[in-house]
Amino acid sequence: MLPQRVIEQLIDIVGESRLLFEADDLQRFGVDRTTLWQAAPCAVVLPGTVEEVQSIVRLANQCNLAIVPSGGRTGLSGGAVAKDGELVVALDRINQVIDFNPMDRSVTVGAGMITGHLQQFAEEQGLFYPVDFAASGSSQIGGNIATNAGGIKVVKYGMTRNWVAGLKVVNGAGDIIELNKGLAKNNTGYDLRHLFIGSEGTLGLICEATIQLARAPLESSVMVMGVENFAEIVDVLTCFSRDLDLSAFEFFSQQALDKVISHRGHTEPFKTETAFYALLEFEHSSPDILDKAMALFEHCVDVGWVVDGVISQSQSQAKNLWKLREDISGTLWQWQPYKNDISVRISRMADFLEDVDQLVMEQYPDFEVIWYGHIGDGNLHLNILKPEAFSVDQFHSKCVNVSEEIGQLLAKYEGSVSAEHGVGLLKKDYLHYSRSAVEMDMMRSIKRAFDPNYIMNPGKLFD
Ligand code: 2HG
Ligand code: ZN
Repeated sequence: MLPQRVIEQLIDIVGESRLLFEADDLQRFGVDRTTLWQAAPCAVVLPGTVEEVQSIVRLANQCNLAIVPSGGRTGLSGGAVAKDGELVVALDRINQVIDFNPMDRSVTVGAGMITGHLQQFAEEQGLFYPVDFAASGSSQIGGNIATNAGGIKVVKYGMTRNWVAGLKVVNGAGDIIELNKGLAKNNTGYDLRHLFIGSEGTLGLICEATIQLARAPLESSVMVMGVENFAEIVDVLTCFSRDLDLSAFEFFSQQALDKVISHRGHTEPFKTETAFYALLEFEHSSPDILDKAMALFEHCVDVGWVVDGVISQSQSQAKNLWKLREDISGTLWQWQPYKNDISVRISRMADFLEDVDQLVMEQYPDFEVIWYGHIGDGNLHLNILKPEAFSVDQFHSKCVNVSEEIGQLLAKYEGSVSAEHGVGLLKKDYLHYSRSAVEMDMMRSIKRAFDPNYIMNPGKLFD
């Protein structure tokens, strides 16, 4: 419960209608897409300016009130969960285009702008915002930056980090700081902008962002190939990426495809069923690109890696092939999946895949396990589906054991326990498999420097 005098001060800052206490609002703003924690914020506040955000943070410091920053809450690691009476600060109202500069090819937007709206704005200017994923219709750019979101085009365009030219933030101490000011070159010491990218709300609130836009992409083709053997997908990737500038290289299993087809009504890419499918995309950067792609495909068939395949003949067919991959995550929600989001370097992928596969077969002989992911980035999404007979707690505690073992494997392969979804509450116990004790200490010192009273998203990333 917020003391009455704090409620009054918050109302002075944002106005009465921007401070929410209704149970529905607390529920809606208090969780992300994870289902393991119950929403229990003390209130939700919706500031409309950076100065209002600053006043809220200053007030929170005075009365020792924890803040959970909130974007589109499409996260999968509990990073935006307010379960302990925190104040949710939602950036929804700070969502305007603040400045567009065609000469710099950059746009400054409020952090609450929906990612899809930024993509659309870029398109209207004949440009391109290349970070894309299934949740882009509801995620917000501030949340994308706070989690350094990845998605389906990372092979060619990189993560969100690559596109952030400047940030306006309010740190945990309540200072407004402008970081990098949209500059392409700026060698003036530590680049604090990059500390905020991926900080998961633990250093402060991202309020505005200057985003570098890319040139509009060329027309592209999508190819889906059936592969019988997990490790051979990496051979196919190596073969294609050596000769083609790929804009995506994804994979999914037959089980994933079955579920998407039966629950979303999509059509299979071709009649032959294989254990796995690779989906790749390339832009038409030269007149002979299609011939080159076909030659690579034939080579992959000749050496026995690929069993069957299809290449899109139109943009609508390309879109439909993408749906087979993009709709997997949404389709799986009904089984309350336990999610792993792990990565290793491409060169270690094949051995790592074999080890994880063996571990999963031993540990989950009775569980349904669904594999898919951005294999072109070395990033695997391993979803374990909850059997009906298991309670959520039983299921979770079994999965936690396997996460420990996967963590040990990742340490051996020098991989990451979170490739793109972030750590949040879900993975903080495994962070030590990817980060050394010295690094953890340094991260804590950095947090202290930005957030001396430990009010910003406490308990996320680490304790
Ligand atoms: C994807 O690649 C998303 O589809 C979600 O990152 C992955 O739900 C997941 O495990
Ligand atoms: Zn993903």
